[in-house]
Amino acid sequence: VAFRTGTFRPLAVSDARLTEGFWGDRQDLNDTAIIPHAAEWMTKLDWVRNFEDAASGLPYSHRGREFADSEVYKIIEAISWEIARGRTDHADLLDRLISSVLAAQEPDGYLHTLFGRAWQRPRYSDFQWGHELYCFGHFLQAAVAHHRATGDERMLRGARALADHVCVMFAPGGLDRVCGHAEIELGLAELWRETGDRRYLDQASVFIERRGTGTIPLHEFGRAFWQDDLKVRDADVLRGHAVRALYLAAGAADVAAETGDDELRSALERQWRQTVARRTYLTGGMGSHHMDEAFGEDFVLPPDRSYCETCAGVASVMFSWRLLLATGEAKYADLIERTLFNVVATSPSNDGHAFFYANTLHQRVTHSLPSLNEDGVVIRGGAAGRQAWFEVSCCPPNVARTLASLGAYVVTESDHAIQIQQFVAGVFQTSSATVRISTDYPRSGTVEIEVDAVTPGTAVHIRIPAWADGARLRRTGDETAPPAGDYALVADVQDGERITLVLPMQPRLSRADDRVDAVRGSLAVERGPEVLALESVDLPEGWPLDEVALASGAAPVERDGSVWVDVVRLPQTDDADWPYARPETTAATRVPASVSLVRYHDWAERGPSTMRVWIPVSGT
Ligand code: FUB
Ligand code: ZN
Repeated sequence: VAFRTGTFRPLAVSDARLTEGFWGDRQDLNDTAIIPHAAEWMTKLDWVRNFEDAASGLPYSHRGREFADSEVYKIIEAISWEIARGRTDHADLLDRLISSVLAAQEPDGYLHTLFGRAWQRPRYSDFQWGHELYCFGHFLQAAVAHHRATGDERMLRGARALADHVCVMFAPGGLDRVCGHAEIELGLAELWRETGDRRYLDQASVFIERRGTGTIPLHEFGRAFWQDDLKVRDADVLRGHAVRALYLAAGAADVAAETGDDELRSALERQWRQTVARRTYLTGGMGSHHMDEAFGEDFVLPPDRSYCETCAGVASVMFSWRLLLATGEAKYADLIERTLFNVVATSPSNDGHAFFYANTLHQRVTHSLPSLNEDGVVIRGGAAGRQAWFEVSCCPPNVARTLASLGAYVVTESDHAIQIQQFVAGVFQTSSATVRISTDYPRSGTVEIEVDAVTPGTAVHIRIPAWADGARLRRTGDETAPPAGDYALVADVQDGERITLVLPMQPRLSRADDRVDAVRGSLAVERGPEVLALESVDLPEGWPLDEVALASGAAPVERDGSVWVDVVRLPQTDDADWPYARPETTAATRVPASVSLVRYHDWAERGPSTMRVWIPVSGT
């Protein structure tokens, strides 16, 4: 996102180089494992061949779902960002993918491999599920990424032709419809930024205003599923299908910021606030319905039914990012951090060859599917462990494009100031200084920020996360205790100056609002930005997870690089014909133990296990 307006300006991906540490390592994994893995699967399943067959002009059977094209576009986007950050290993693959895709584009700019040929359904005959405009949106984003990374015009030309076609077809007075899945809005706004052609931003705005006017036929999931129940500017909270809702909100945030529409922007800020306050899991995950992959009602956040699709995490980062740039408020960067560590980083396995689609906060049964379904695809992810690939495989390529472009989320700038939004080791080139961040965060809370080649009069603003009460900030001869939940201001930095931030990393207990009744009486443990979890493999031999409670009054402690808590095994009950009885009156024996917790993003890496983030507290 190269916002033209707003409070903060982002850096280009090419101006950020992650060096090492948590995110640098994951970027490398993306380059060496995740991207090749995803490209192999979409080749093996003939999702790339769809384009080649379409170009041949001969009849073919389309492979994959309606949105298979979009997965290829997301990988093109991911590889483009890899090139922008200096990695060229997949440049040949990228060229091949782009050639296949462009060969399938029709003379009038239209590009979708499932619709419009003589033997296929007609174009624009299924706005509910067809995903045509959704795929176009991903194409436009990929094309902009490719152009920014390489300067090559090929794909951008294709994007202009496609967007021109959309502007003609869907202009007011034309096809008065919206896509069942928002996404085109984001692509059009990006294309406007890249080309300066105002028609694209105007068309994005047309789609935003048209949503909520009931143009999508009624469906059993209801109008809210497609966000077609209310106009975007009239809604108070995100609802319906989570990824759809979040992409729409992110696209609307683009339009609001770039057109200076303050009413729309404040509607989105209101929706963000209420969604975060009432419909978001501790991990930052969003969506608690499995059937329709949707947001639940306020405070309906059952951990064992948490859907928290990885794509919803990616989309939430995109929405918060746009509001962060527009408003300059630190809370958006806080949620980005929480979501990156606990949703985006949770999805891929440590070897980059398997992914969570849904990210549950409570796994009740051991998932013992073959260590990945290596030869086939599973339909979605459910909660059944990480899988190599899915029939609906939106998540792995979404992780790939996010990791590849992650450098751009770390540092922003404004007039005479630089903001450190995330604590990620790397070198960042702003227009007023070179910033080097050195840290092994979140292992430790120490973050060194060194600024060189500084334009005199530049200030550095450092985000102090809302959980970081007791943070310390040092610059030469001066130590302060900046308040949590805002930016600490370091005025007038000097060339070569080193600033040290020390964040408090003691593990902490968290409770939920009582209205999240599914976890009432339970506590969770967090350390820095990471949510921790109790995983069965860490329990004493023979202890089932559902018989374990947190010892009353227990405080988590850090020992040998892990966080430990005192737990008890509840008295074992014999199976009864009826599992309900009067409350106990006598104190029963509870067996104590001390167990270590796993970082949530690392769970399910040690064989079949059960896991819970929220741990019930033992009564006595
Ligand atoms: O519809 C395309 C993608 O498939 C959605 O964003 C995901 O939720 C999955 O349903
Ligand atoms: Zn997904």
